[in-house]
Amino acid sequence: MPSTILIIGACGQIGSELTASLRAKHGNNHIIASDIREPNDQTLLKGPFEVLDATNIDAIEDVVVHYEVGEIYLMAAMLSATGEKFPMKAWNLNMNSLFNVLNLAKEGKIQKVFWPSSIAVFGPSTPQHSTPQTTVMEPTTVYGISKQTGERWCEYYHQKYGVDVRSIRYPGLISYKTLPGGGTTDYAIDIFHEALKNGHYECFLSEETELPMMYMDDAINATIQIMETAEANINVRSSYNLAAISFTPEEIAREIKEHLPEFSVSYAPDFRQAIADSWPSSIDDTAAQEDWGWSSTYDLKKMVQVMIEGLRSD
Ligand code: AKB
Repeated sequence: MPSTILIIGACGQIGSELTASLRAKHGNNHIIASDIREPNDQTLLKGPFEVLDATNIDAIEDVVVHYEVGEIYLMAAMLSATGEKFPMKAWNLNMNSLFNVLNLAKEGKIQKVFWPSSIAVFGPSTPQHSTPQTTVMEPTTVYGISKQTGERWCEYYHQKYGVDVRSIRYPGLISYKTLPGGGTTDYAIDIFHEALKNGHYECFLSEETELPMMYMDDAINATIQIMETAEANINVRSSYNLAAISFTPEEIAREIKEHLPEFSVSYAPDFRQAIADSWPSSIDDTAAQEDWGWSSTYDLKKMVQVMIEGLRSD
């Protein structure tokens, strides 16, 4: 049983499902959920919940001391599409929150940190297919630059100060339980909502844009798995590549049509197309497989079926 866990950004797309999974595993009172505002989702109130600004180190430290927190999962971030609209806000939130948590760990006030990175660390000069763990990284979005910089700081804090920080480069994450917020891969969730509501979806990416994606359950399992792995097996202290499924809007639409034959899609690429074009189409995650036994369990078919069944029963 780990020490008490604090999740910062618990109301977000990943944070809310991570909170539910960790509470199911360790008990409600063992997992402290927090976010910048009160939750709309009442299930987050099944255990302790704190309103907490991730950029305020004193406020984080108060919660750490009050609940005797040993581990922090820092899930608060501004994603790629919103980050392009508010560059300085994205930079300040994404970087200051990370420094706050790394500094608490450096001072020995917490023992372990999870911090999410993203496929956005890669850029147009990165090999696009089966992108290796270590490769050229010249991101072109504010979000990607903040994640790449964050990775360098994570490795630095580990090497210089012995901070036990662990990280994953998430692909686009798909779930029927939570809505995404401000990402470029969000189309892969929007498409299901619109297919069921209106029978038509206008996609903001072109039909042949292939991106790495993952069903949320796989992402949550990977997150918990990397945090439970023995310290000696974590060889990558920047962030691990993680892969599951790669598909285009046309391919996911075809699979949805298997369930909803009347469904149609049109394409109207906007500013997010350039972001998607700068990212890999598939990822090599051999290091995660070898170091901590990662493997995905959802392919496109299974993911589409679970999404449609889940949204229908909501
Ligand atoms: C986004 O689209 O910005 C995110 C990501 C890939 O990190 N889903």
